[in-house]
Amino acid sequence: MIQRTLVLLKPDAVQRGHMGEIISRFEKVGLKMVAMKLVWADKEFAKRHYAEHVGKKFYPGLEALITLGPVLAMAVEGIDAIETVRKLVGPTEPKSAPPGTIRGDFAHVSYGYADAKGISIKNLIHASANEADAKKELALWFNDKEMHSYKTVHDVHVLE
Ligand code: IDP
Ligand code: MG
Repeated sequence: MIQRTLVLLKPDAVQRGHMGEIISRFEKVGLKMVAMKLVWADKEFAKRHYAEHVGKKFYPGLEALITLGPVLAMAVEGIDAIETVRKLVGPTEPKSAPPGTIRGDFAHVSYGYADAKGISIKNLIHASANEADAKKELALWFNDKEMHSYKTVHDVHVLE
């Protein structure tokens, strides 16, 4: 029930100065950051992270975006964290992401616009899609020593 998931604040989120606000959303619902670091990925690392998308039409733009500058990589822990984080993040396309979601509140770009320009959808954030992806992605971005187990007030006041 308690899961860990990988979250990346993409270079657009970092460079627009939204790291703090986005982290706050996770903290507010009681999710726990158990690892965090800034990483400037190169093309080879981007291909490992986005292996499922290599070869797709939008991949060159996606690789350009994810290697544009450092990303803030986080391991986030909580009850059904994979689904809970994806709920807070919202759907891939900011234009159709509802208000209240991170992608809906911080962007409005559409598939049509990004594809016409030949660029990636700038939607601020990546979050693992399922348990298998979370396991693989956490191992790619973090080693065991970078992941921490500790208690927060939520453990004491909400989970017990
Ligand atoms: P997700 O980030 O919501 O899991 P994926 O389908 O895994 O969405 O796509 C990875 C990323 O690639 C998206 O977050 C977005 O930045 C970009 N992307 C996905 N589909 C398109 C597209 O059709 N055009 C442009 N960029 C896209
Ligand atoms: Mg995905």
